[in-house]
Amino acid sequence: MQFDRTIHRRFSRRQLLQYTGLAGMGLALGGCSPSGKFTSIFSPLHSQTDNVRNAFEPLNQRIEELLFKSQTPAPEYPISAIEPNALLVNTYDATPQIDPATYKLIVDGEVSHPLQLSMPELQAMPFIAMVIRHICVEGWSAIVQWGGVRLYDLARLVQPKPQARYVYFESGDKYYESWDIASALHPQTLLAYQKNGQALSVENGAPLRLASPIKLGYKQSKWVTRITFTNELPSRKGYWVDEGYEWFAGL
Ligand SMILES: Nc1nc2c(c(=O)[nH]1)N[C@H]1C(S)=C(S)[C@@H](COP(=O)(O)O)O[C@H]1N2
Ligand SMILES: [Mo]
Repeated sequence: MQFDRTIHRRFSRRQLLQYTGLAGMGLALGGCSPSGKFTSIFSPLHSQTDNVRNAFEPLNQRIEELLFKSQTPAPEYPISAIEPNALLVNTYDATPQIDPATYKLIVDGEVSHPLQLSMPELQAMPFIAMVIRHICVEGWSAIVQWGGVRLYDLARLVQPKPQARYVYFESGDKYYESWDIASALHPQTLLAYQKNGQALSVENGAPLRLASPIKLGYKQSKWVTRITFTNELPSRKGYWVDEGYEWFAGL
């Protein structure tokens, strides 16, 4: 897959407005103002032009440079290579039941525009599908197609600050993970809501999970509820990492 860092330039102004403003859907991207008060980024505090510019600005130079150095694509496979039953459900504890109708993904931390996004809002963002190999340290792998949004595209909406170095993921089952920002913003790191062309099942992480060919299975949090950009890692780095598994866990 080619990482197209100029994709935003191909959007027409109308498309930009539809995507960033989710115009016509009656949806607003919410966020917290510096005062901590919950606001919409489409509140009168910002002009519509500002919203469009902010949402599609490239990431700050420090992060762009980091990404440029680290973004070698991992192999992708043709649709015919998908192994429909090979992905084993691997959940350490009870499966959480998240109502997709009321679900909101929180994106916050060291970002200029914290957001809360519903599934329709996430689904209005550019859709990416990829067929990759999922590898679990327990000794199995599966070629799977994931569909969803790039974390990179989400980052362009929230605009991580230059000091952001890590991305922390909280899940509905109390699972937690942390990634280096370059891996999190790799073009093949997705927040997936589809598996093999179907809506993601609850067992596999619905409504939203991480999927990436550059990290081992345990880094790929299911039922992601909150994504926090941060400049330092907390002592609890990851559910399996804290049991002694490698933190970076790159492939
Ligand atoms: N929230 C959460 N995410 C998780 C896990 C989990 O137990 N809880 N297990 C991890 C492990 S070890 C693997 S291999 C994959 C498995 O994904 P699957 O169950 O959809 O096959 O999810 C990862 N993400
Ligand atoms: Mo795993």
